[in-house]
Amino acid sequence: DASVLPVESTLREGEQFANAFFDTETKVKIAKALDDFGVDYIELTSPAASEQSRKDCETICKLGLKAKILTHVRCHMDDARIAVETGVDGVDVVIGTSSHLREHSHGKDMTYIIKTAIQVIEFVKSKGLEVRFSSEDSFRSDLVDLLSVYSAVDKVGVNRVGIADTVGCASPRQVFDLVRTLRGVVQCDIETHFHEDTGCAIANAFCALEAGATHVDTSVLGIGERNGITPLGGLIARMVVADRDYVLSKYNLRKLKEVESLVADIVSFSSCGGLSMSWWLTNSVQINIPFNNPITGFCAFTHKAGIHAKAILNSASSYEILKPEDYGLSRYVHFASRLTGWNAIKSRVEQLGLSMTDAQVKLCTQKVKAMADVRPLAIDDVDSVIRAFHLDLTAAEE
Ligand code: HCA
Ligand code: CU
Repeated sequence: DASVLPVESTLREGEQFANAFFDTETKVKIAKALDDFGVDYIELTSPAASEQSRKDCETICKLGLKAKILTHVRCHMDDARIAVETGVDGVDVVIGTSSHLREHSHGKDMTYIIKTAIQVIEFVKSKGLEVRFSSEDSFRSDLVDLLSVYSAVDKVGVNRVGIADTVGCASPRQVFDLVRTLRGVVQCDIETHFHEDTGCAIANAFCALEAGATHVDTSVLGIGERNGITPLGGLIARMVVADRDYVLSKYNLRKLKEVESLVADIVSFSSCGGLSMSWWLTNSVQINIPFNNPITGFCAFTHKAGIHAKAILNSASSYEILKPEDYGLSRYVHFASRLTGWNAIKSRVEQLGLSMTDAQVKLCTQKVKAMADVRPLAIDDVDSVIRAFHLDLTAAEE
């Protein structure tokens, strides 16, 4: 179902990315870009994390964005009290429920967790705000424990319960099963959160939706703790295939590349803020849009093999499930290689404004391929071969 609502967490989970340092101005820029893109929810770092985090939360709430602003806090009254004063539309509450986290993180038992969760939820609701309750490390938690917390919080009117694959261990089938089971237990919406440790973050999000989840946490380029979470752009690509018209009407897809480039630039250079030049030289990392990123990777709409080029020149849908023009991007037919075919070369001949018969293009293609067998070719190299071949033809005619 493509009507999924991304809870955009670049300004919360994304701030947990190793290379992220977001000052106020940067956070405002990111929040505005996400709002322009059309996300419904923007999640911010806990105001209890630091004084500046609290102020930034207030600043973003005052921007008057269309998106609802959420903040993310531990399941504790102290945090909840700070959160409701910031001006947010909702509070996302989280507590670890696996034995790993109960024993090594907060040391609380299930009775305490349920009692505190209910107290926090009732408090946030009494302020007229939305509230979500999530269990951290859900996939390594006891199923009976999980379902009893979720059904308890559902009964007190929580807006959403959340499942989190905190360590990235879940497989799509496990996700489907857990969400399906939970769907039968609670009435409220179901939010999901997937880490990318084993490369399943988009697939898991999609399986969750198929099983009845309503919300998916994302971040731009997937930035987050360790190697991050479900990327916004990748989830969008997945959703476009499921329901293109809906996704096109809901999101400003032509802004996707801009949002991704903005965040890539910010996390590339942010680490120099206030630090010495020598620290910066050894620790700074250039972050780029990944080469194989869905939609925005540099070769996401490049077609190379002769067979592919021929079909794509006839009809784009032959080898493209997404349309580059939906994102303000363009298709590229690669022709400077030994794998090229005469249809690709013919198209290049036409782009160069030259005229040749098909038989001549085929001969010219043989020359290109022969040269490409010897060394890698640039576009200019191929253009020179084509121009020289064309010149010979005209000379022969005269
Ligand atoms: C973390 C917390 C969290 C929270 C997810 C959620 C996770 O460990 O940093 O609120 O649903 O991955 O469990 O990001
Ligand atoms: Cu997380």
